[in-house]
Amino acid sequence: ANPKIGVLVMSYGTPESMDGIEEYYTHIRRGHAPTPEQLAELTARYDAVVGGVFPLRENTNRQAEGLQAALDAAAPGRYAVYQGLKHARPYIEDGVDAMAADGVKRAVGIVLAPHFSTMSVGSYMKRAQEKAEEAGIAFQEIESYHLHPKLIEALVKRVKDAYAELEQKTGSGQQLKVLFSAHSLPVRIREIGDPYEQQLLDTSSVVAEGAGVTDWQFTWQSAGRTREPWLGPDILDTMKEVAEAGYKGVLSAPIGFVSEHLEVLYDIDIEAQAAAKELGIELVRIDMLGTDPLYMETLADSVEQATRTAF
Ligand code: FEC
Repeated sequence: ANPKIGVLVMSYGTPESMDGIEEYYTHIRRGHAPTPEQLAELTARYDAVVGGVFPLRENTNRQAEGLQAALDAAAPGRYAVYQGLKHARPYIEDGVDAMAADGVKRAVGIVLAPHFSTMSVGSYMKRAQEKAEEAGIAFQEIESYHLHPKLIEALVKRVKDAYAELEQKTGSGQQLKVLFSAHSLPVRIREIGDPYEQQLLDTSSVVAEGAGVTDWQFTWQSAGRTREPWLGPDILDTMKEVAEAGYKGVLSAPIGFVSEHLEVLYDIDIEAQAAAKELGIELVRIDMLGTDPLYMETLADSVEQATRTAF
């Protein structure tokens, strides 16, 4: 057996090329192919931001490498990092297979998203846990790390920096609003007592306090276009209200995400930015965490803590 502890780093996944969008979208829709209109609409969004390069793949690769380096620094030779993606190759199951092929017997799973929902992190973990059981690997889940002090420190710095930039753009003395946001989910998550909303509010209030921001609000983004109701208000509606109330600028802090990808580069940088222009207000977005050493240490600390608890 391999004495190393496997670390399955999981992320949403993105198509490998423009040709792969249909397969990816079908996977997201649990095997139901999108209509030609839906496919064209998603392809247009990717076209607008990526031009053939899908940044989430590169970003996830770099974060996985960064975590391996942070773990090697903390505990040399103890951990081996593997990747598993939710909706693209290498799938979560492929990551577990790779660990099994290397003889790994104990593993920890962590998702590149700080907040827990049964519909997000919970579904990644369910797939990983099932596959690990099949492969005879003892698997420990990390549910969330949304209040880790190093994560908070990294976000506080980003909010402070972006706030200063926004002040410069609007001129001093203007009313400015900080809008924390995350991916919306269907309203039915409330019926099962899902912690997602509360965790997001907790991160927002701790970061706002650390950055000395009092005028802030939490709002949702990127809701699906299905018939069932999704959590709101949506950031575009919130921006409209804020502008009507006399604010001259908004600071977008998409704290539910950890790197630049479609939901940030399109939904915030293109769509929300265009809305801001129309409303006559400034919009500045915080830098995403990417491979910020504080984020890599957040992940590494969480892995070490899970290891101590489980093995
Ligand atoms: O850059 C990229 O290529 C991928 C960007 C991307 C990220 C992401 C994160 C989350 N999602 C979450 C929930 C849902 C639910 C549905 C859903 C649908 C999509 C579609 C695309 C997409 N998501 Fe996503 N998501 C990303 C991309 N997501 C594309 C399909 C088209 C569309 O609706 O816009 C609805 C599924 C259904 O129809 O049944 C629900 C959550 C996250 C944040 C946590 C995480 O990263 O896992 C929650 C990045």
